[in-house]
Amino acid sequence: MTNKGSILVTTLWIMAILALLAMGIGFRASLEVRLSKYNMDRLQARYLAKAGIEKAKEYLSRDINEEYDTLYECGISLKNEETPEAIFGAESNKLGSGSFSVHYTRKKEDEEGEEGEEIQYGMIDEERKINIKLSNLEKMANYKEVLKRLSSNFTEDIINAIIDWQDSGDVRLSGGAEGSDYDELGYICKDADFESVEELLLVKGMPIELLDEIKEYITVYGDGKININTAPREVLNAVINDEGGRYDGLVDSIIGRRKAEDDMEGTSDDGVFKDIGEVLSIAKGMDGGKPGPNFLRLDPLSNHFTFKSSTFRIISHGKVGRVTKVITCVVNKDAEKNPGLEENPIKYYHEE
Ligand SMILES: [Ca+2]
Ligand SMILES: [Ca+2]
Repeated sequence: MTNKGSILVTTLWIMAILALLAMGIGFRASLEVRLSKYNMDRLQARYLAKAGIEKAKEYLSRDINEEYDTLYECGISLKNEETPEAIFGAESNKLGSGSFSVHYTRKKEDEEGEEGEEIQYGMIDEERKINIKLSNLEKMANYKEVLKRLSSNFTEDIINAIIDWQDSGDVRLSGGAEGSDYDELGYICKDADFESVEELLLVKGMPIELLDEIKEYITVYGDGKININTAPREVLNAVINDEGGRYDGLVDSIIGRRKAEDDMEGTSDDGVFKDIGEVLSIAKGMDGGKPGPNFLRLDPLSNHFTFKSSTFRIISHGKVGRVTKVITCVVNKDAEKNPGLEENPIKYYHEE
């Protein structure tokens, strides 16, 4: 009797342990299934994002418009019925169980001055920004004033340190930093042009908050000329306006002409500047038809502007289920079009 009882108890114990084991294995297996599904989705999303980059490069290399680039038609030539969303939106780019989309978010500008963001399909040019390489900055006669207008946190000292970092000389500008000033930081002063925007943080005294504030408006790509068709208000204001804001109206008029009928940027009706004469005639119009203050302000700045861009940022989003992979790539279109130039068309590549 005692024997039978203990056998029963032992059997029950073994069964309980086996049941627990089975549950454990089952839980692990389902976890692994979910994990590998996630990894597969991630891999697919990554390749979808890559497909978006390739599609964008293909469109850039087929651009036939040699005259201008706008926010709406940025780096590409649209045929009659085409829209950037129809080419680059997720709806048109479904592949397998996922999709890709090439777009970016832009600060929205509306009359009430309300802050917001909107999605713009397609690429974004780098020529819309101020080029902070010293060799390009120096092409602007009053570049220190331009930087100060970009942010009130740009002090004379920081600007001088940025110049010292890039100029070949070892003479310290007032409030700047050269050679031995970098000893305590453990690296040497570069004495050459910036190669990335983030490099600003290596400059002694440069606050990270300032970089966050201005990074949308500065670049190291392109030849330093600013595309007046795509430049954001902040950049136009920095280049054209003065301390007292006397040329607010001029900046408004340029943007107003770009917005056109629907009063919105980046839409199909957008106005286009094809040469500096068209911009100067707006200034002249404001001056009452003859060269006045607006014209005289803008005319000497003429060679700071361009109407066509050559470097484009492609931000491609690959999506499978709830997984999104983003790849950002900066491409030089001219190098992409002419392999004979022997210049690497890819200027920047980053997978998140
Ligand atoms: Ca130097
Ligand atoms: Ca418009």
